[in-house]
Amino acid sequence: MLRPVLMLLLACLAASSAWAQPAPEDGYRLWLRYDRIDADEVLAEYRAVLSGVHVAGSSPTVDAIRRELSIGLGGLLGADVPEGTGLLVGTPDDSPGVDTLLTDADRTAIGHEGFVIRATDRGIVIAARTHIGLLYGAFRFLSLLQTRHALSGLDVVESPRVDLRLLDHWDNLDRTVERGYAGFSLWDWHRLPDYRPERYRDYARANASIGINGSVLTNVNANAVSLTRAYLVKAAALADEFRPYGIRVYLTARFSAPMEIGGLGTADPLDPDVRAWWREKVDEIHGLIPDFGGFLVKANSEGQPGPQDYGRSHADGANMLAEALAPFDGVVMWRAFVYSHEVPDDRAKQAYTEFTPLDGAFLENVFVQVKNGPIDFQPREPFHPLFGAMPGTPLMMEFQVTKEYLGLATHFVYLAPLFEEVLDSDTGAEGPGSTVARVVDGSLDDLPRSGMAGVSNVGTDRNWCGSVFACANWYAFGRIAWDHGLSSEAIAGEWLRRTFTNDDAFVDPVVGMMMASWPAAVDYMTPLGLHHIMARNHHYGPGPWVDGGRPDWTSVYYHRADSGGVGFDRTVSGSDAVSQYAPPVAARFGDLETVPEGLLLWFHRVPWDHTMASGRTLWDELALRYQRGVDEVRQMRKTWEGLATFVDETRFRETETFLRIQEREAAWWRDACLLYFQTFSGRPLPEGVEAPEGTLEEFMNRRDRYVPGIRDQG
Ligand code: BDP
Repeated sequence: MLRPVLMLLLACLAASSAWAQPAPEDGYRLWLRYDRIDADEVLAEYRAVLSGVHVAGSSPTVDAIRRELSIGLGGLLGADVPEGTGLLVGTPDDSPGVDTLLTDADRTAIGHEGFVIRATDRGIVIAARTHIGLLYGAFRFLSLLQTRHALSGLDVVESPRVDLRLLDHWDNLDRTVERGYAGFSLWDWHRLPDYRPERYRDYARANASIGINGSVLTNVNANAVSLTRAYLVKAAALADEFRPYGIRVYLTARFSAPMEIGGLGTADPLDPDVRAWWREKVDEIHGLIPDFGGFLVKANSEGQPGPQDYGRSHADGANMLAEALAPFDGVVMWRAFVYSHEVPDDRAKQAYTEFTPLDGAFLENVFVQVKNGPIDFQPREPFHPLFGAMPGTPLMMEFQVTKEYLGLATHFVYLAPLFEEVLDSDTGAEGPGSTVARVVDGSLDDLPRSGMAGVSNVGTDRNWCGSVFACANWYAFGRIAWDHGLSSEAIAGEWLRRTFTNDDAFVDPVVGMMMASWPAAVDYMTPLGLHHIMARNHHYGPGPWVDGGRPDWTSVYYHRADSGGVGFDRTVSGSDAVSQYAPPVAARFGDLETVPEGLLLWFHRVPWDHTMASGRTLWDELALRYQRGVDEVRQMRKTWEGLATFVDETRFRETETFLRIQEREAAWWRDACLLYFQTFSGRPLPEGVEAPEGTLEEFMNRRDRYVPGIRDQG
C-alpha cells in the first residue's frame, strides 16, 4: 500500500528543480555560461541596477562587446536589457561620462589594456582607454555577475601584469596536434580562408574573456609551408576572425625556410640574400596580416635547423628575424629549449650554458622563451636556472597547458598550483624577493617587454580540451598570465562557479579536489624529484626501464638507480647543475639537509636507506608516496561520486569515468615503478603499500600503440 505513495513522492521530488540533475551540457560553452541566475535576491538586485545598457563608440571590438553583453546580460538576467542607463561602457574619447569619471590615477593604472568597473550613483560604469580594455572589462563584469558579486560599492581597477599572453598551438598543417589530446587542430587549413566556422569566434571569445591576447598558430617543430603565400592567406583569415577580440596571430618560423620554400642555397643568418628573403617575407605577411605579432622559433634543438648549422649564434639567428619584424612592431620569441646528445654535459645545464653568454646580445624586440623547468615540463621541476640569469633580456615564460607528462586529457590534474609554485620561486638573483614572476613581468630588471606562453590544450573535441576539467588549465593559464598574483585556489573557485554552479556545497569540495590533484599526480608518477621516467615517445604511462638510443631520451639517464641508490647528482660533486642557480638557492638545493624533499632526487643521488624527514628510509618513503598518490585519486573519485546532483549527466559521467581511468593508471605507475626500483633496492614494500597487480615483466612488455599526440607510431 505504501509503495504507490512513495513512488509518487519520489516522482514529485524528481520533477522539482531542487532535486533534478541539471540539464545535459556538452562543455562547449566553457566558462561563458550565461544561464539565468537562480538566486532571487541577487537577480532582483542586478535587474534593478542594470535596467539599461549603453556601449559608446564604434569598432569591430565595440560590436563584440555589445554582442557579448547582450547574450550575457540577457541570459543571466533572463530578459533582454534595453539601450539606456544602468550600465555605461566606454572610453573617455567616446563618452563624456567616462571622461569625467576616470581619474589621472585610474588612467595610469589601467594603461592600454586595463579597465575600471565602478558603481556610481547613476549605475555601473566600465571604463578603459581602449576598446580592447573595454572588452576585457565587459568580460570581467560578466564574470562578476556569474559569480554573484554584489554591485553596490563595486570598484575594480585592473591591468595585465605581462604584455604578451599567448597560447602556443603545436598544430600541424595536416591538423594533427603534437601533444594534443583533444582531437584535431581547430584550424581547418584545407577549407580556409573561405570557410570560417563560428568556432573561431568562440575560441577568440574564450581567450579574450581570460585576457589572452595572442595565438601562435603553428607547431614549434615548424613546417616551412606555413610561410608560403597560400597558407599566409589562410592565417590572415584567422587573424581577421580574432582581431576584434584583441588576439594577434603569430607563426613559427622554420629556420631553413629560405632554402625550402625560397630556393636559396643557404639559411645562414649573416648571408645578405637570406636576410633579404626574411625581410621580404615579413613584408608579405604584414601586407596580409597588418597586426602580425611575430615569430616563435625552435632552432638547433631536437634536430631542428638553426644558426649553429652555419657556425652562428642564437643571437645572430634571432636578430636577423627581429630586424625584419621591428618596423611592424613584431617580436621574435626564441626558445631556450636547446640541448644536444652530442654535448656530454647534463641536459639540465645546456640551455643556461648556451644562453647566458648571449645576455645583452639580442635586439630589443627579441624574447628568449624559457620552459618553466630545465628539462621538459616534467610533473615537477625546479624553476629554470635561466630565470634571473639574463637580466638584460626579456625572458618569456613557457608553461605546458596540455598534459603531455601529466596523464594526457584523462587525468584530473589542475595545473595552476604548478604555475604558482614556479612563479613564486625566489631566484635570489638580486637579493630576496627576486621571484620568477618578477623576472617574467620585467619588474626585476625594469625591462620594457614581458610575456607568458602556454602550450595549448584545445582541439576539435566538443568540450575543447578533451575533458571538462582540462579546461580549468586553459582558464588558469589565462588568468595567471593576466595577474600572477592571483592564487590558484581562488582561480579554481572562480572557474568552478562559472563552469558548473555557485553552490558552495559543490564548489568547496571540488576546489579541494583540484588543489590536491597536482601533488597527487606527482606522487603517483614522479615523487621526491624523480623525473623523465615515462614511456618512450608517446609518454603515456610509466617507463623507468627505458634505455638505449639517445641517452638523454632514456629514463635511466635521469634516475641512475642501482643497488647503491637513486637520483641524479647535480651537486658540485656531480654535474654541478646546482651552481647555475644564484648562491643562496644553489646552497639550498645543493645540501641534502636543506633541499626541498620534493626535489631530492632531482639534485641528489641518495642511498636507499637514507633517512627522510619522516624518519623512514628513502625506499619506504618513495613507496608510500606512490601509494599516497593512488589513495588521493581514490579520494577524489569518492568526493566526485557524492556530487551527482550538482552536475548535469554528461559532464558528471565524463569526469566519473576519467577518474576511474586515472585511478587505474595511477596504480599502473605505482606498481611499474616500484617493481622496477625494487630490483635495485632489494627491499620489501613497506606496510600500507598495496601489492602490485602484475609483474615487472608484464609492465615492461606492455606496448601502447596509436596514443594521441604524436605521429608515426605503429
Ligand atoms: C617536448 C615534446 C616535443 C616538443 C618539445 C618542444 O615531447 O613534442 O617538440 O618538447 O618543446 O616536451 O620543442
